[in-house]
Amino acid sequence: MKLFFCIIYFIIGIKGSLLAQPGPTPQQLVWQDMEFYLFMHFGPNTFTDLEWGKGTEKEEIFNPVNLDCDQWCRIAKAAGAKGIIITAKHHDGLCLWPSKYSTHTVRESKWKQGKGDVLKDLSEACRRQGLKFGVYLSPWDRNHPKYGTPEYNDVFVNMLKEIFHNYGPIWELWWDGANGEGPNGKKQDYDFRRFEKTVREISPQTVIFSDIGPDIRWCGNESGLAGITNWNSLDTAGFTRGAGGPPQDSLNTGNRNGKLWIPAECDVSIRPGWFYHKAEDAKVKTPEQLFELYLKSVGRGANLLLNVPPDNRGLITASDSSSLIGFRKLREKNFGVNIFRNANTYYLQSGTLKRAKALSDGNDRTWQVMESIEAYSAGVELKKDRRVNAVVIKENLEKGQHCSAFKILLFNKRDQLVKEISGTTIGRKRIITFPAVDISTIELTIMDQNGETSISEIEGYNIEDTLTEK
Ligand code: FUL
Repeated sequence: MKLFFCIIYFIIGIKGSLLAQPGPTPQQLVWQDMEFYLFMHFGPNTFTDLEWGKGTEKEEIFNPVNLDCDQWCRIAKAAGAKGIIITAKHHDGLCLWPSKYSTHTVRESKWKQGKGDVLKDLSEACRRQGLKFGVYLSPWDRNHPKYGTPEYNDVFVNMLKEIFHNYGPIWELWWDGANGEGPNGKKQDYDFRRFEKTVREISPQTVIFSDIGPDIRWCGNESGLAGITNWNSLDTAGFTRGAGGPPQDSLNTGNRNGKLWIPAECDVSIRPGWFYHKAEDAKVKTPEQLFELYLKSVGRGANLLLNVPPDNRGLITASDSSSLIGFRKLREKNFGVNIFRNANTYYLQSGTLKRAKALSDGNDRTWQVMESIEAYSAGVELKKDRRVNAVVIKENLEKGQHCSAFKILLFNKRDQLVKEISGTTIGRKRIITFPAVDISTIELTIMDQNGETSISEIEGYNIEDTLTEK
């Protein structure tokens, strides 16, 4: 009899684990609501005009005489960005803080007679101005003499400890996937398990990015484009960081029934390069180009990490800052007023009509559950027709992501079907733009789902026609 129950429990256990679907941790959920923040590539390359420093650069070249992290933060805030992630150490190995574990740091530079500390200045400025502070720490190091030996893993762990203890709280930690030879001609076998454990122990609130997480994944390209189908879940079994990662397409779309919750982040630069190059001053992306990136990243349920590299004075240039401010204005002007806010709502399931106030209450933390696989739809309706060329739908992610196919029908006051839109995933926010139509009702039907989709909002906007997605 005992054996019988053991077998039953075993079968139930297996079934349960097969059905178990991933969902976000509280810190991932907070991260997903951050939408947009800045990346700053800054270091020796800012002075040598390179993208990948060789590691042999003399420390004295690093001398940003007008460095002003408050200026960076003021511009980030004015752009509506929620935080800044800085390259504390890029592949060239120069530490922007006076690390005890390297002799290739700001301490050895001329800047402030070796008394400067970019991480201190920036972490304090971020805190003063209410921005989150994040750090990029490149595992690949073309300078460190221990690189390519097991001791380099100790160096990296010690650097992590130093940064988290001296400049925390750190909200996001960023690991790129590059793994080349060090000055000794060797490649490193990174002990990522230990690196991760170190961070989790000191700072469990930190979200860690790498191509495959653990908390945030790369979107598979450096152009800032999330997948039109974008699952927050991913399978990482059998893959490693960097060259051993999943195909870029999988990173872009995620996996429908992926075992782990690892949402996508879209990293892209406001200029062609990651570091500042004077020759690129005239190639800064326009506010309209940034708006398009916003539609294709945040509007597909991912976060946008926009790189704005400070120049060799240690300041953000006027062209970058004016583009950023223009970008904010476009977002505010075009997505400031949801025409369907407080519109009448309905939820139709198998012929029964109910109200679903959550769909137009402007609150992303209330939602309507799309209950079963029977015929159902939900909608928002106005008393008169309005001109609409953008629809935004939002899936509440607290209980996971479920919709894999949806249909949106747009009707006018005479009950005529004016437009039909089909899509796949929804995720945190899905923005769909189209040539303008006059309508009074937006109706959403979930065509396929792998659990019960919760919809928190159905919104409609009239944006500038030139800004609709090309
Ligand atoms: C890559 C790096 O090799 C680039 O230089 C840049 O930092 C980019 C964001 O990540 O892996």
